[in-house]
Amino acid sequence: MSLLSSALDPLTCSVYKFEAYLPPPARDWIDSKLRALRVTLIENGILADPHTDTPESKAVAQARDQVNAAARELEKDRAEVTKHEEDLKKDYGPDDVFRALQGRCVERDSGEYTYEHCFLDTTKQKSKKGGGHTGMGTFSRVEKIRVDEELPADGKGLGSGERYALQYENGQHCWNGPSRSTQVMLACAEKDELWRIVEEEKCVYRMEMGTPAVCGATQWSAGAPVHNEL
Ligand code: MAN
Repeated sequence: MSLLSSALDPLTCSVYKFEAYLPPPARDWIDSKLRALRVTLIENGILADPHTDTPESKAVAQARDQVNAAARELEKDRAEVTKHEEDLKKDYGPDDVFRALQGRCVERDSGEYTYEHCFLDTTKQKSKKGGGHTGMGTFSRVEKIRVDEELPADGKGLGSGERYALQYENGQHCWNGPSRSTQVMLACAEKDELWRIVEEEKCVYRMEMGTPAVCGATQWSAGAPVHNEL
């Protein structure tokens, strides 16, 4: 094989070797062109920059960043879908009447505590002397309960008939007793207001409250199916 044909054989020779057989001016010219081409390829992100620690081109790094960002976005969307799926399984009462109230909190002082009811979320007992809060349950279901009580003169009471009750379970464990739970009985009122809090048995609480959310309640129970009717 002649020198020239070996220099041109693409399988065995690089362009660099081929240059070696050229006169110096031509070699310098090719060299400078190759250098310029390399710089252009690096600047355009096609070749990795040999002066950095990264063994990959800008284009590869960018593509990887985009893949990672898209994967993070997908993960976020998946979590969002799961959240909505869980939400759809939740009991928001007939015709989802309590959905709009979710997370709204109402408080009332009673004895040595301030009690808090966050609709369809949690009930809490907060000591007025400071310190931590005691969880009195997290929302578990909507019930309907028949009551028969004398209505106080100010109208802030349950009266008699079927009333919606929100049941909160698995609160902070009670020493020598059950996990705290709360039944929140609802009656029609102009605004959300906690009327009364009673500890019926040790760590079993009952709240009575007024809310406009149940003011049409008799209409719903007339024809619509009622969840967890007792
Ligand atoms: C705390 C409060 C009370 C409860 C007792 C039970 O003092 O949560 O409501 O009866 O603990 O030990």
